[in-house]
Amino acid sequence: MYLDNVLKMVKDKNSNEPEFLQAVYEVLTSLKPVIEKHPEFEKQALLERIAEPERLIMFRVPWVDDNGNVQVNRGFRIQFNGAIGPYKGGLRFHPSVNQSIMKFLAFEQCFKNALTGLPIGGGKGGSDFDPKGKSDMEIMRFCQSFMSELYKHIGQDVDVPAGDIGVGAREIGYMFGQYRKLRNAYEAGVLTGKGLEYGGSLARTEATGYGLIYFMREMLKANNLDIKGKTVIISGSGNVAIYACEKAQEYGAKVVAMSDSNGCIYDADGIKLDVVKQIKEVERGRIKEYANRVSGSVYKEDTDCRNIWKIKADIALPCATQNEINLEDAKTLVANGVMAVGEGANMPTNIEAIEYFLEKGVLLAPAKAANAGGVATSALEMSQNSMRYSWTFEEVDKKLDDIMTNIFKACQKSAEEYGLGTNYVAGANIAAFDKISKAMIAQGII
Ligand code: NDP
Ligand code: 2IT
Repeated sequence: MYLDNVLKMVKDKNSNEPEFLQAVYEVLTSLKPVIEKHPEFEKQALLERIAEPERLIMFRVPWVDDNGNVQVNRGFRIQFNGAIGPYKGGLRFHPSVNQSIMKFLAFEQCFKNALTGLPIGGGKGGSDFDPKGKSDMEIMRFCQSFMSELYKHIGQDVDVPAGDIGVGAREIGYMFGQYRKLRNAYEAGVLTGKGLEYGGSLARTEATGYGLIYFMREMLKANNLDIKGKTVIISGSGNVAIYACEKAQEYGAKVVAMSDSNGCIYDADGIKLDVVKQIKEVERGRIKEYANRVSGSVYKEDTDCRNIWKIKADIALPCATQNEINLEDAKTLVANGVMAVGEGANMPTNIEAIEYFLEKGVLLAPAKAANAGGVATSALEMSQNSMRYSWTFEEVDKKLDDIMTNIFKACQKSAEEYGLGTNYVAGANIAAFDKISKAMIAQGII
C-alpha cells in the first residue's frame, strides 16, 4: 500500500519524465519484499525522500561557434543523494539530454555508487550540446562556458563530475583547466577521468568495460558457465564498448559485432579492436569505416540501433544508451539462444525486456552493478588525488576486479536472502537500498 502510494505520487509529480519514472518504478517495485519488512520506512517518508533529488541545477550555456555565431545550450547538474559521500557521477553531452534523462541517470547513480562500497553519493549532469561535427576549439569553448557556471556548484568534497556519453578525457581536460583558472587552486579531486599527466588514474579509461566483464565472469562462474569460447555482440563503440570488447577477447570470447548510432558491423572472424580504436578514439569517425578496412566484415545501416540484436550470440552486452533493448529485441535474442546479458550502458533494457529475460532464465547483469567499475575507479582516482600519490595500472586493476567481484557477491547474497534465485536485478537494488536507507535514517530527516 505504502509502495503503491509512493509510486502514484512520483508519477503524478513527474508525469512528463518517462525515463525517470521508469528508473524509479524498476527500483521501487523490486524493493517490495524489503519495504514490507520495514513499516518504519513509511513514517520516515523514506521512499518519498529517495525519489526526490536533493538539488537540481539548470543553467544557460552560451558559446560562440567557429563562424562567429552565438549558440545557446542547456546545462544540468542533479545532486540526487549525498547521504554516503559527495555527489558523484558523469556528465553527458548529447542532443537527447533533458531533465528526465538527467534525473534517471542521477537516480540510478545513487544505487550504483552505494554498491561500490566506496564513500560516494549520487549525481549526474550534462547538456543537450551535440559534440558531433564540432571543431576542437568549439568543444573547448563549450566546455569553458559550461564550467563557468558549474564551478559554483562542485568541489572535491561537494560534487565530483566525470565523463559519460560525449564526454571523455579531452572534455574533462578543458573543464578542469577552466575550473582551476576560476578557483585559482589545484583541486585535483574535483573531476575524475583526468589525463594521466594532471591527476588522472591509470585504468580509469578501461574501468567500465573491464569491470563489466569481471562482473560477467563472476555471474557466469556462479552458474557454472565460462565466457571462454562464447560468441559476444556489443552495442556501441565508445569508451564502455571498446574496453568490454578488449577484456572479453582477452578472456577468450569471440566478439562478432559492434555498432554506433548509424549502424552495426559484423565480423564473423572476430572484431579487430585496433581498427575500432583507430576509427573511434583517434579519428572520431563512424563505425561504418570498419567494413572499408577489414575484408570479410559487413556494415548494416540502422538508425534505430536494433539490428545488432538480430545477430546470433551467447552473450549480449548493450553498451550504447538507455532503452536500446525492447521486448521484441529480447525475444529475438532469446530465440537465438542468448544465455547472458550484461548491461554496460545505463538502463539499456526496458522493463518488459527485463521481465522477459528473467522469465526465460537468461542471466541478466544489471547496469547499476555491472557498469559500476567506472565510477568505482573514479573514486580510486579521488583517493589517489587526496594522497597526492598514484598507484600502478596493476594495483588499480586489481582493486577494480575485487570491487566488481564483491558487487556480484552482494547482488547474489541479497537475491538469495529474499528467495529470488538468479534475479540479480532485484539483488542489486536491494543491496544498494540497504546501504542508502541506513545512511539516510542515521542522518535524520533532512
Ligand atoms: P561514448 O560517448 O564513449 O560512446 C557512446 C556509444 O554509444 C557510441 O558508439 C554512440 O554512437 C552510441 N550511442 C550513444 N547514444 C546513442 C543513441 N541515442 N543511439 C544509438 N547509439 C548511441 O559513451 P560511453 O561509452 O562512455 O557510454 C556508453 C553508455 O555507458 C552510456 O549509457 C553511459 O551512461 C554508460 N556508462 C558509462 C560509463 C563511463 O565510465 N564512461 C560508466 C557507466 C556507464 P555515436 O558515436 O554514433 O553517437
Ligand atoms: O554512469 C556512470 O557511472 C558514469 N558515467 C561514470 C561516473 C563517474 O563518476 O565516473
